[in-house]
Amino acid sequence: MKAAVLYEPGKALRLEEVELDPPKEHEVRVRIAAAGICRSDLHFMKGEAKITLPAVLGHEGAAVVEQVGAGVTTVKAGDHVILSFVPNCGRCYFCTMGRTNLCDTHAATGANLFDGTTRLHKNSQRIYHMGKVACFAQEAVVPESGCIPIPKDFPMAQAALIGCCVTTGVGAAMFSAQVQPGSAVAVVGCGGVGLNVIQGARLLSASKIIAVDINDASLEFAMRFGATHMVNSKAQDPVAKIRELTGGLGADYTFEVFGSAETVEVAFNSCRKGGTVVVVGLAPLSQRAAIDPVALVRFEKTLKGSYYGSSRPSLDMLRMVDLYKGGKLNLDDLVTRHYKLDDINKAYDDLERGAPGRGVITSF
Ligand code: COD
Ligand code: ZN
Repeated sequence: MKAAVLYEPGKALRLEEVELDPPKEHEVRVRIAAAGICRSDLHFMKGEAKITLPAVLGHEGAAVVEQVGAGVTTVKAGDHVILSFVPNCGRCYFCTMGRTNLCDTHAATGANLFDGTTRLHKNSQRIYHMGKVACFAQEAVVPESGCIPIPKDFPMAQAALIGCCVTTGVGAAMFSAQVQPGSAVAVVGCGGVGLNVIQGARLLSASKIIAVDINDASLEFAMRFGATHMVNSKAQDPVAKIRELTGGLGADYTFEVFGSAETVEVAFNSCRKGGTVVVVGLAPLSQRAAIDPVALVRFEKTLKGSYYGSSRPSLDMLRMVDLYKGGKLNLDDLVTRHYKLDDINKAYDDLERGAPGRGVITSF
């Protein structure tokens, strides 16, 4: 089957034929229907984050079940599923305490499947599976716990987005920050994930939602998802502007949704006393943010990380499905570009150029 393989950071993804072995126990073979173009994959392509190579990237996907391995009971051939990039073992400390997005067994096995091997290979060379999803391909073998069944009439491109940017973004507002009605929110970085922090904050009845980005088109686009104010941080000092817009106080909640030391600092410094700073982006491995420890203490700020929106993916993705069906989440306008798998490198060029909204591969 055809897949987009990353062999070396800094090089384009190579589209080639690879082999995919049948699913083992508690694994499922799926045909990919939609795969989202998320910045996290780009971090691996640029070498800003580490993954064992060669690897098939892609962690935001929706698919149709083709074949199930031994012992699989929760899905069957023909089912439509959202793929989770943190499938969970159900037995480790974090799964037992209900924090399934932090599953230790998933972290320990990384871009292998749970048994520590890959189903992907090219002749004798192993190929790794990003997030145990690897959906920049025609097909994938994924853990059963990474398959979240959805109704067959649910649109697949929108379903794919629930696999990452929706759950990560809406979850950051809903579960990590628990935004209170009437509060002031600032979102630094308004791409696919940031737009969902914005619409999550709108859903939770924030009264002021300040979108911060370096790209005017992304800011304009953010207004359609609930932003009430725009700040171009290339043209204005974002910290001063957020303070001005919040009566000198700073925002109740600030979200960093790009992934850099600089944007973490903007989020920290524009949060009010007693407020909450939520960091969603992964900064390049070499960077360190300058956080003033005195401000942290004297201003009683809460600084927290948010991974997969602090969600329990298999439970909370179904809430996103229902919120969309109830007209409370706008996923239709999020999808701004459709691509063929063959054009994946162009899709990432468009992301880097700052095209607003989300690109989705819908032809394989
Ligand atoms: N200040 C403000 N905005 C900026 C700046 C800046 N200095 N630089 C760039 N931006 C804007 C861009 O113009 C763009 O609009 C936006 O930031 C980024 O949007 P996208 O669409 O390119 O990126 P997303 O939304 O797909 O991804 C953002 C993440 C923060 C999720 C990603 O970069 C990341 O760090 N992922 C790792 C963390 C994680 O949880 N990964 C799991 C799967 S996502
Ligand atoms: Zn993602």
